[in-house]
Amino acid sequence: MMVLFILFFLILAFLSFPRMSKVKLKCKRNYPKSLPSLPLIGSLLHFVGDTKPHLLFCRLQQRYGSLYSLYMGSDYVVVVNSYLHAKEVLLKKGKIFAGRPRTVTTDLLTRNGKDIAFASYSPFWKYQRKLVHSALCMFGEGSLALEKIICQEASSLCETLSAALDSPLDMSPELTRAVTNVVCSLCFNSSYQRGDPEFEAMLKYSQGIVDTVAKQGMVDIFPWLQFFPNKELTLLRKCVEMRDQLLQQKFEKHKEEFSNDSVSDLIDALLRAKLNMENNNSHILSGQGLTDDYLLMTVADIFGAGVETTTTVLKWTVLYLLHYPEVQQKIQEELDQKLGFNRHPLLKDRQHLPYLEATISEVLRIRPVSPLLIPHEALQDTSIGEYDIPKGAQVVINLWSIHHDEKEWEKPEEFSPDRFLDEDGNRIYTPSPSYLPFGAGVRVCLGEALAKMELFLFMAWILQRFTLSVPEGQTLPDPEGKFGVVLQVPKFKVKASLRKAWEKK
Ligand code: STR
Repeated sequence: MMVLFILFFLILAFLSFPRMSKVKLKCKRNYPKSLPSLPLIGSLLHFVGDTKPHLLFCRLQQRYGSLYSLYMGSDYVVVVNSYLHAKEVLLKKGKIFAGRPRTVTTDLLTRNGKDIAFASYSPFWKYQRKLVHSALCMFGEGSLALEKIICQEASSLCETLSAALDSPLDMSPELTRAVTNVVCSLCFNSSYQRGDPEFEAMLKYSQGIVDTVAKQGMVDIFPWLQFFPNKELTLLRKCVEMRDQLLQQKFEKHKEEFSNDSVSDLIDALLRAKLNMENNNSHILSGQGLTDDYLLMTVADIFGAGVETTTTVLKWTVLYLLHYPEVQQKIQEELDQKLGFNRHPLLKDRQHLPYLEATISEVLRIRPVSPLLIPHEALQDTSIGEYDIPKGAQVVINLWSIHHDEKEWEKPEEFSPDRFLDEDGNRIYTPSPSYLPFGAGVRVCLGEALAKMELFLFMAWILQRFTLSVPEGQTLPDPEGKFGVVLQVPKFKVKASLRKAWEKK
């Protein structure tokens, strides 16, 4: 038994060793203070117990200051908890820190980094991102078509709520379908009806991916674990396969029907870019073509990000409205005054509904979708503040700490939309530079404008007609959240009641 144990340890040491040498710390440098660490496992003993990483990293500031380092297995990780350092990483030295560490789960999800979110920085990546950015601008932001699509989905969502009036309803799949259909229109020019089996399959595989990918799990820390039976990895493989099948099918259909003169969605736009690139023999990208793999992974990213993030924020918003009925009532009063009941909400109402906007901003502060963002990697030896940072270091921005920093936010634990309003309550403003719900710099969220449009319209439509409350006999949902690639909302049911004023309509 003992021999086996020693053998196992030796193999483990052997397999970890090449990675250990990835980051070389040099003498006489001023590196950030480090948590104690052991060979092979690094600082993982700190992670024993079920404290969520963002909360643990926030708490560790008391002992190690706002910038410290640790070892995840043999990976050298620097944790940033203050906005000044975060801005240095994301904005001032954005390009230097624009790398991404490769992990087993994200490699599996993205065919070894052929997407945008998890791929490291390169000239090709920049081009790929620019392409998506212009496609999103073309179909989305500022265009009336998108507003129409969102309103159509909001209307269908309201119909579903009407059908389940006064009885407990899990809004999660309904919100997901509404958001999915907006992204579907954008990417594929299609949408799902209620109960569509393809949509049900999508719900299932998305959940599987969110449950397993990029959540600082063991297999990402000790990559050799992938060669042993691993339940989570099996689930991820299955879900990725389901996703790929579904996307491949849509992709093939678009390829068959493609015409340069009618580009009506994101896939068409990407296909056109690919053709143009092939015709121009573009050489900036030195031999690397926009292969089907890249196109597919790009669409998968936009689709996954578009659905999971916005749905999560909508669910957090509903959860907070249940906890703070007075906030819900204030939004409704504002809606009644500025909009009335004779027409539905439109994007042009955004500027006239500051309290609703402030509520959405506050939800994004108190429960950031991505509390640790996605880890960055230093592409060369550099520094943060007075500290040296070696090439290859992973840099984790703890957005949770930044959004709950007492020096920046008065009573940060309190949910208070008013903090985003001026004294008269008429204008929305950002009270602290320490507010980065969409990240910043070269890797800033591509979907910020789209997300804000959706959040505003969906919430305005729902609250114009309904009051949401906890069903009788049920308790308020727990606001803590489950850590993962997004901060997940617990399952809960809601009672939607038709508002008096709407009944009279
Ligand atoms: C959700 C599940 C899925 O099917 C596909 C993806 C890929 C893109 C991911 C997304 C995920 C989760 C949220 C991410 C997004 C890219 C940007 C976004 C991580 C895993 C955030 O940074 C919040």
